[in-house]
Amino acid sequence: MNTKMRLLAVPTLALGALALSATPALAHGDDSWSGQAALNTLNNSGTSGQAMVEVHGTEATVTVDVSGAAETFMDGPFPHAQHIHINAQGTCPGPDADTDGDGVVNTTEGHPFYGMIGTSLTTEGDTSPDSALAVERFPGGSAYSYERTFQLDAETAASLEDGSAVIVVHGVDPALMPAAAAEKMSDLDPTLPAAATLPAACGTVAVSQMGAMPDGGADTGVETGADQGMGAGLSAAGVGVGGLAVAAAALVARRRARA
Ligand SMILES: [Cu+2]
Repeated sequence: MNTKMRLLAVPTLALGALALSATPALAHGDDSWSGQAALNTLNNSGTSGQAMVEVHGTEATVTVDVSGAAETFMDGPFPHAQHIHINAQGTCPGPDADTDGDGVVNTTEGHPFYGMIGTSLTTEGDTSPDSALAVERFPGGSAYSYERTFQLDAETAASLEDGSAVIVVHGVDPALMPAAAAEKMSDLDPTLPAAATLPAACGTVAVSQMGAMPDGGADTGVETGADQGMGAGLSAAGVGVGGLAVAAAALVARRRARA
């Protein structure tokens, strides 16, 4: 390590220490930051994955990588509604959230934990809560990689910054549901089967990277430092270790590709 890199490594420590504080503290006005979520299985769906949110100003790029999801629905790819839920506890519901005792935690039963929809992660067009169930504009099938850049609304941005934003992927194979629950219609839309909107995977977005680095000013020493700080922050936030390694590697690759 040369002298210049050594000097650059000093702010790294400060960055790491900041990231270690329990709540992501972001100064308003920071232009660029990112967060990620390990998406863990809900409702015995077998669905899992990871998501990343990169914000530059008012623009967000969201990636969602999912596998083990329900494959087909009425002879087509099973649509997977996916949203950033906001303004509640910022957590994913456990089995106890099944207040009606039908053996699954439906979307409404999850609301006290992950909150209402702030952003609909559609493939095109509107991203507001109005598109919550625009099933023709969501990715589908058993595995997919979603990426989209769009204007982030202020409410979702605020929730991301205070750590209460949760990404939820919906749609569970009815064969994996208790029979009585699978026969129900959706708690969100009575024209859809319950399976179509049942939460399948869920993860809280941990915002862990400060907007400390100006775009385009890529310097090897600074980049390395930021990555270390990010890792420390994620560990402190209790992100699943398996997802962390993969997600962190993906983020590094993404940032390198951008630079
Ligand atoms: Cu949702």
